[in-house]
Formats: sequence, C-alpha cells, structure tokens
Amino acid sequence: FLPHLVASMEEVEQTYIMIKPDGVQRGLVGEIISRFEKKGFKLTGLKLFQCPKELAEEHYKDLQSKPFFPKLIDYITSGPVVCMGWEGVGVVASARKLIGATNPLNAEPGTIRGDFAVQTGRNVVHGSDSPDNGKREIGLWFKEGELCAWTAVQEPWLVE
Ligand code: IDP
Ligand code: MG
Repeated sequence: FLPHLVASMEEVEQTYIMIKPDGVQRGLVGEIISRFEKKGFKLTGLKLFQCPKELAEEHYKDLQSKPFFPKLIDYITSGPVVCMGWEGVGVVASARKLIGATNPLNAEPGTIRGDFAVQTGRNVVHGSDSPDNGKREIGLWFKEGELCAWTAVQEPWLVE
C-alpha cells in the first residue's frame, strides 16, 4: 500500500479502449496496447471478443439516427475486437489525445489514427469520451470477474 498515492485517488479515471476489427486484422494490436502501456496507464481488463450486433448497437446508441449507423454496426461486428479497460489520472482525455481525431486525415502524426488510418469508417480504435462513459462502456463490455484491480510496481515512478 502506497499512502502517498491516496491524495490522487479521486482523480483516477477508467476508460474503455477498443481496437476495432480493422486494427486486429492489420496486426496493430501490440503497437496500440504498447502506446497506452508506455504512456504510463494501467491495464485493468483485456480480451479478444467477437461483438454481437445488440452490444454494438447499445455501445453506439447515441449515433442511432446517423446515416452511417448501419455501416458502423457492420464494421464493429465484422471480426474480433480487442476490449480494454485502462486506468489512470486523466486517462479519459489523454487516451483521446493518443488516439487522435475521429477522421484520421485530420489526426496529428504521432497519434494512433494519425499514424495508422486514412478513413473515419476505418479508424482502428475507440476511446470513451468522458469519465461517465468510461464507466458505462467498461460495464457494457466486461463481465464481473473480468477486470483486475492491481498495483503496478512502476506507480511510484509515475506519480510523485
Ligand atoms: P470517436 O470514435 O472519435 O469518438 P464518434 O463521433 O463518437 O467518434 O463516432 C463513433 C465512430 O463512428 C467513429 O469512431 C467512426 O468509426 C464512426 N463514424 C463517425 N462518423 C462517421 C462518418 O461520418 N462516417 C462513417 N463512420 C463514422
Ligand atoms: Mg465517440
């Protein structure tokens, strides 16, 4: 137990990151996981998963009325995805920065979408857009017992 970490506990957030079927098919799984690991976030859940249509629809329910919605559901269910929970101070917004803009052509070089994608409809990775959605999406994609709470040995070297 590390008492000096208690002060920052309330700032610790959870985000749901998902490597979409194109990222899996293109062999980018290791590269993408590596970026979040190297940044200093903590992995709390990880699985390869073939997403059922109903779950894809629930996950993206806010986009239901968009013309691209049916194609989006086809895309997300077209092959296995990698589901991940990541934890850390400020992880939600920071992960969105690491991922880059929704349209990969607008995503900065150095971001995942900026480095590895060219089209919004094949943008390789998902990241929650708020701490509330982080919790909601982790709850949606993971069952109880699939997540791990653990202490990383590097924590004192990441947080003063
Ligand atoms: P985000 O993934 O950057 O948060 P959202 O606007 O939440 O972007 O859209 C969710 C996902 O829906 C996008 O990542 C992308 O896969 C898909 N999407 C969004 N806009 C379009 C579009 O105009 N055409 C095709 N797919 C889209
Ligand atoms: Mg979004």
